[in-house]
This record gives sequence, structure tokens and C-alpha cells, in this order.
Amino acid sequence: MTRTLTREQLLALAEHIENAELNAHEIGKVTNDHPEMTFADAYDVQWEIRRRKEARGNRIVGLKMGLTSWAKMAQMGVQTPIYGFLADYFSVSDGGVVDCSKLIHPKVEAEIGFVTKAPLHGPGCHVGQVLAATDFVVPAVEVIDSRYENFRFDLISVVADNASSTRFITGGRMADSAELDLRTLGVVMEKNGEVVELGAGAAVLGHPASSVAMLANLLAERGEHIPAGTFIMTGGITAAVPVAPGDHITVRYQGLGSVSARFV
Ligand code: OOG
Ligand code: MG
Repeated sequence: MTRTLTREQLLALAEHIENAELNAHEIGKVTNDHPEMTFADAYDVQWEIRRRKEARGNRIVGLKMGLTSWAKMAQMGVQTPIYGFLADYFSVSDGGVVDCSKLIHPKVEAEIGFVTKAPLHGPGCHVGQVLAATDFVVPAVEVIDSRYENFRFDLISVVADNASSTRFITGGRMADSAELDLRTLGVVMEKNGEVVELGAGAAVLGHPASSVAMLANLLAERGEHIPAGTFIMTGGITAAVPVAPGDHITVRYQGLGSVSARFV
């Protein structure tokens, strides 16, 4: 894994990007100043942001995959799935309120969440292992908020920015993955009572469990794994939908109820 950043540059970038998140202000892409940055550098920055939050007393409550569906890849102009982490204060309760004054330009995504009951290790982790290690699946809505100007980035920049993570909501009914066909599980997203996006689980790498397998394999590149009891969001099934104060979102999941939030 090639690295190009010095320790000082890495620490400075993590502080710069995390401050943009905490203060809700836009920044230029980090690759503008560091065009030579690699994936390994970008994940180093992301893990340093994670370390900063934990040092401040925040807890890490889950992981997420991003850019796992064609709808998302096409929307963002990038074609490689990435991962990020979820901190405790990202969590919003179902039917709750998201305060847009703390965000820059939020968008919402319909996702399927997994919770593991056994650890998953790459390389070579596959869908069968993921399903055997799954405790339950649960509907999830992610609110993403790129810290980059105009929500435009390249893959290296978005990895360093923790895959645009900012808030998430789980709700509906948890289910045994064996009782569902996650590929044909339909989702319908409504914004202010109108259907704006719809899709099915297969949009995520053919089966949302492949997204969890890919996460285990990506983590293995850094000697990390998915511990038992981890909550994982598998990535937006449809394109992300911009939201602003006054909007109300409901996502309906076939057989699993719905998740909703208000934006103020
Ligand atoms: C990157 C994060 C994408 C997803 O579910 O695909 C993501 C972005 O589009 O800003 O969370
Ligand atoms: Mg997402």
C-alpha cells in the first residue's frame, strides 16, 4: 500500500476535514493540495478522524459502505465502493428531527442495515459467511453531507471525509435475513408525501450481503475486521435525495415497515 503523506500532513488533513464537519462549513477537495494522495493515505486520514472522535469521548456505533449501487455511482461519478464509520452522535431516532443548521447540504439515502452476531474477517469473505454471521437486518436511512464544495469530490477525497457520513436513522421491524429475499425487497422513498425514488435490495452489489463481505475484505487490507455485534449500513439503493429545512422523508421497506425523519 503506497503512502505519500507525512505524519504532519496526515494529522493536519484530519483536523482540517473534521473541523469542516464539526463547524458545518465547506472546504475544497483535499486532492487539490495533495494530488499525489493514495487510497491508503485517504483511509489513514479517515482513521485519524475516528481516533480524534474517540479521544474526545465519542463512541463508534457502526460502519457503513458507500457507492455500492449503480444509482449512487452514476450520481457521484465514481465507481468503487468505499467504507466509513458511524459515531454515536450521528444517530437520530425514527420519526425524529435532523437539524440542518449543523449540516452543509444534506441528502438522504434508503439503505438496508445488518447487525452481526459473529466476527467477519477478510480476505475472501463471501455472502455465505455474511449471512451465517448475521443476527438480523433492519431498515436504515442515511443522511450524508459531503464537506466538499457543491457535494463534488473524487474517490480519494470522499474516503478521507469519512464517506460523507453525518446522520442515520433506523426503524421499522428487524428481521431474520433467512426469512427475506433481500434482493427483491422493495423500498419506496417519499419526500413531502411524494414518491421520489424507489428500488430493490439487489441494486446493492447484487445482494446487500455482498456489501458486508466487501467491507470485511476492505478492512482486512488494514489488518482490521468486523467484530460481532456491529451495525453496518450497506449503501444507498437509489440515488440520494437532497433535503432542506421543512422537508419530511418517509422510506417504506417491503414487509419491514418504514423509517421517517423531519428536517428543520
Ligand atoms: C459518498 C457516500 C455514499 C452511499 O450509501 O452510497 C453513501 C457520497 O455519495 O457522498 O453513503
Ligand atoms: Mg450511504
